[in-house]
Amino acid sequence: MRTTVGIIGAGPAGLLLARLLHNAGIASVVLERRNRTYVEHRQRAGILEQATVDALRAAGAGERMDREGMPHHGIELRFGRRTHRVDFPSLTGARGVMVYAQTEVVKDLIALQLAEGGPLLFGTEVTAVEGADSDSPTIRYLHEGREQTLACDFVVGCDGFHGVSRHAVPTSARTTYERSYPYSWLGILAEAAPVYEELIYAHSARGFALASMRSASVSRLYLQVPNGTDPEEWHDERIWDELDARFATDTDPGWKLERGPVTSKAVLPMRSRVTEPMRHGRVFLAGDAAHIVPPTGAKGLNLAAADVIVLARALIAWRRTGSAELLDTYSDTCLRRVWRAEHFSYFMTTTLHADPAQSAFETRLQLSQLERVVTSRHAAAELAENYTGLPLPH
Ligand code: FAS
Ligand code: PHB
Repeated sequence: MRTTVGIIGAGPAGLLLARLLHNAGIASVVLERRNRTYVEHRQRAGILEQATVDALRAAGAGERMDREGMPHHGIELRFGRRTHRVDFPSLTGARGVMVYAQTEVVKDLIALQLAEGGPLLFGTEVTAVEGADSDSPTIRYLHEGREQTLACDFVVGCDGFHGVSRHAVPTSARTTYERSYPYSWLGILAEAAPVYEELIYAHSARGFALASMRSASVSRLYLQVPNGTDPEEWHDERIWDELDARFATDTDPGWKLERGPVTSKAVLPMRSRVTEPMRHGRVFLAGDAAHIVPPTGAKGLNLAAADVIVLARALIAWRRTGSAELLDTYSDTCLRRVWRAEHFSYFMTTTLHADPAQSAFETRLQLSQLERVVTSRHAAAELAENYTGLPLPH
């Protein structure tokens, strides 16, 4: 089989790229190792930046998002048993975010790809990417028990943190920067109505907590837990009691979460990692295949979208003009935004979480930083601009 762009992975990066290329008349094939149900129900991100929302709408993939998504114009920070709102429009010039789960974005893009796009092969494990330095790189993959190959003009690795495409960049040409955090998140989905209008990020002596949502009847909540925590150690009542303890404030002593059955529970490690460069020859890396961030800043999915928006523009320019200029600047263009998001995610994570080894002095520094954010327009604007997402490169 042969195509113009071979895409490895049907997560948000691979699916959005396929959609953008299809709309420009560029053929692609998407190879995904999992089945459709698994991909569509894998619990991950919940927040879309303005640039991601705009890209989905422009790609013709925003109709259900606009019907079911929840526009948000701020977040709450809770620390020192007090609560503070950070307003986005007044600090960023009318930018906000959209609460619309990654599972729903993926469902919408899969439906479009199957209805209108090129081949999307589920249950297809890519085993290798060869010929990155040639004009026709090849993807080797297993499909229906047989090894097959896909010859391409370009290959794009959208295969996530555990993918294989990264290895198409020779170790001699590849640099990996990484940091692990001394804590994880216990994430739950619950059939319980969010009693809060906007997301709440809480710093407490007991550890970090985050209250998010998926709809008016489904809450998405996170608790900082030690690395290696077994989610089965946390029965429902223990989760709700701990969440209430971490969100407790003196400004509203009776404030409690609405409780309900926990329908999914998982522990997520907190890691940062960047692979440079995000390109070798005719193989490009996008999304988690190239970089991951701790989810505290809600950047992962949005970085993946930004990468493929930039890459699609470059591939379209190459197809229409033969110019490789945007392809040649892809990695540097994306890495500027990636490192900004890495820093913001690091800032949100280290400011809001209780490192088991941190001193009382460091806890006071965290509280001082949070106080600065809620008392200085400049500090609040810095958080709001990063959270709602910096404008995409032109
Ligand atoms: P993805 O990992 O989504 O997709 C990669 C795809 O490639 C997968 O479908 C995989 O099956 C496939 N694949 C891998 N190897 C393959 C192979 N060899 N052959 C074929 N296919 C292959 N971000 C947030 O902003 N907020 C959150 O709350 C949040 N929670 C997260 C929880 C978890 C458990 C994880 C792992 C990540 C979370 N993230 C969160 C980050 C997440 O949203 C990612 O940033 C986002 O999924 C990145 O999208 P992709 O780059 O498309 O990678
Ligand atoms: C989510 O809704 O899953 C979510 C929201 C904000 C974050 C992380 C996760 O920072």
